[in-house]
Amino acid sequence: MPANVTYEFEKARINFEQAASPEAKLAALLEMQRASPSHKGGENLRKDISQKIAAVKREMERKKLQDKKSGGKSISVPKEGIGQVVLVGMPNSGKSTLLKALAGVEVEIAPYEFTTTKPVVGAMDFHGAKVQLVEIPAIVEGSSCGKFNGLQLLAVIRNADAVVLVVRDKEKESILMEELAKAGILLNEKKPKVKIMAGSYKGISIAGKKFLKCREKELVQFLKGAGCINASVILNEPTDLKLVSRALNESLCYKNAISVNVFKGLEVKKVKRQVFEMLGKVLIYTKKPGREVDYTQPLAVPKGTSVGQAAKHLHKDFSNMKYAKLWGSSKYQGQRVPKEYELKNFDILEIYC
Ligand SMILES: Nc1nc2c(ncn2[C@@H]2O[C@H](COP(=O)(O)OP(=O)(O)OP(=O)(O)O)[C@@H](O)[C@H]2O)c(=O)[nH]1
Ligand SMILES: [Mg+2]
Repeated sequence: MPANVTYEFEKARINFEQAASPEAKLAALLEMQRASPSHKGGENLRKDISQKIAAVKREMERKKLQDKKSGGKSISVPKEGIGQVVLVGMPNSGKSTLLKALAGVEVEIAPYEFTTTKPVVGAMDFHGAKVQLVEIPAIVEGSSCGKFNGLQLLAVIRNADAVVLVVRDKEKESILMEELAKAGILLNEKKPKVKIMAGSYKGISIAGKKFLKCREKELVQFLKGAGCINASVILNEPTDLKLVSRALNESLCYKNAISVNVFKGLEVKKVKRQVFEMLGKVLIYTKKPGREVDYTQPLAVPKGTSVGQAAKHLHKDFSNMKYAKLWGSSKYQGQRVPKEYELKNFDILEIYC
């Protein structure tokens, strides 16, 4: 290791050399830029990294265009139900077993590897709502470099709403996580609340400087090195260069995920609940005055939705609703609640115009 660079820099450089995909290259280069020496002697090194960043970005753009042109090659699974959750695991890890247990799909389950060769879809019932489950063929060491259709499979994961990792042991779980990370898929990590927009004025402007966890000069130097010469940056949470580096990397995607080991005894009800929870939605049932509740087709709305917003979803006539009666989360059953009332899971709603 050269004497004038840090351990972090060297680690990022090794990651760059081993990176097989442009996404992984970009992540490593941004990390190298962040950890590069900030003194004058490091100028050439920083310049060299900047040029590499620009080249990788061009490569990514080219690849995007090529993928668009070649069309048919990609595997796509059209979304259905209230959310799409993909079952991901190494060969023979129990994915099909889980799909069968959760969605009742008659899928081939066998003791040999690669039994499942293309995506298999099922619908998991959760209190009347349907969550779409997709088992994809196994991820292996090297999927992120394209082994066994790896890139297409990873693209299915990127497009899904949430992920179930089907794992048999810790060692395999870490290989799996590594393949996903190399493909820019980050599990259970928060998307940085940093906005970096191409600025129309010359230079770099920063709003929310109180959140900055490094010197302003360092941030400006880092952004310039990463190719942002004119930019407007808005910080909304404590932010260091690591976070900025992530925010700059548009190829990263953030997914909710849970791990399930079917070999340790499967608690179907609990797993179903966990799968549903990942989607960040609540289920609402409706009833008409004097009628029974319709439990067959709940409305799934994002957490935080108000009675008024849900009403609009249900019917255009409800957009000028006056109030609603609510059973469930309210203090009294059948209580009158205003439009602004925030709905909770399993609430029952009766709307009055
Ligand atoms: N002992 C034991 N075996 C299980 C259990 N669950 C599944 N299996 C076996 O594990 C093997 C693999 O299960 P699958 O569900 O086909 O695994 P998969 O991940 O879909 O496999 P591929 O599609 O080939 O990647 C099969 O032989 C199952 O019978 C369990 O709880 N205990
Ligand atoms: Mg299978």
